[in-house]
Amino acid sequence: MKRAVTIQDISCFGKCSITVALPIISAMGVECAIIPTAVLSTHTGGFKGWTFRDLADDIPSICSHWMKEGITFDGVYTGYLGSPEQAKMIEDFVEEFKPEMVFVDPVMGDNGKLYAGFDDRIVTAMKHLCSKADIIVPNLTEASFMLGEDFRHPGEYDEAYIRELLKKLTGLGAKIAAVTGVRYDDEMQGVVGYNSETGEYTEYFAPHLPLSCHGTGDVFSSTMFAALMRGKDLHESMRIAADNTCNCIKATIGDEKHWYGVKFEQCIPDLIKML
Ligand code: PXL
Repeated sequence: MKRAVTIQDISCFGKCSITVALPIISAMGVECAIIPTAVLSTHTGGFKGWTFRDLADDIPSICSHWMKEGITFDGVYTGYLGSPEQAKMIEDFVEEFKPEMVFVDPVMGDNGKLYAGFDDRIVTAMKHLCSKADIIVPNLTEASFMLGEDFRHPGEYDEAYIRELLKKLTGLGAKIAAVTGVRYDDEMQGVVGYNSETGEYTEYFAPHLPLSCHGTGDVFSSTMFAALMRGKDLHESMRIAADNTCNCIKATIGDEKHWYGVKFEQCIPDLIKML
């Protein structure tokens, strides 16, 4: 069994980051350790008055203990950081542990805006972290911020724009970039990937669903990361991740009390069958 570590926050309630990554990655047959970047009472979107504790001080000590124990990792998947300074700590982790796959989801915003509490410094830090990755999976907002481009809404871009964006994203240093939340029309939504070594593009689109939920980016990235760890290729991993995310959204539609993260738990049996 492959062994991975995911580095992102614990949002105690809300179903995002570690509380979805750990169950999904484990269910997909990959051993998963964690390094929590921060502890929050909830995710920052949709709630007011959340608590926040930065765990930056613990990251280097966790790493040096693991180093002493001789623990190794096949892959690392990073998400939401507690502060821009943590990017450097993760870069040091990658340098020391040398995992085969470094998968970076530069979680920092959506719908053209940075998440609460973030400013330009997180953009610079994530850009630098992306230069150390093998695969990066920004959404269109994160891609625009990292490339210093104006955010474009659905309908304001075409395939040529996305292809150019992907080339620029791999220009940050990762071999592969996949951009999520791509919508050329009202009907479909998808993910487009680019391998800068082969020059190949690959895409997967599914019908656009009429519900925007918190934590879906984390469901997508956790699934894609675990699929890659299980040996699936880029296209297959994107497809499994997109289908699982759509299933989770469909399972949540219609339950107005469940306005926070998605009901990913009931989709796990079907997810396992996709492997
Ligand atoms: O789902 C991304 C995410 C992760 N962690 C925290 C968040 C968000 C998005 O809002 O607030 C704390």
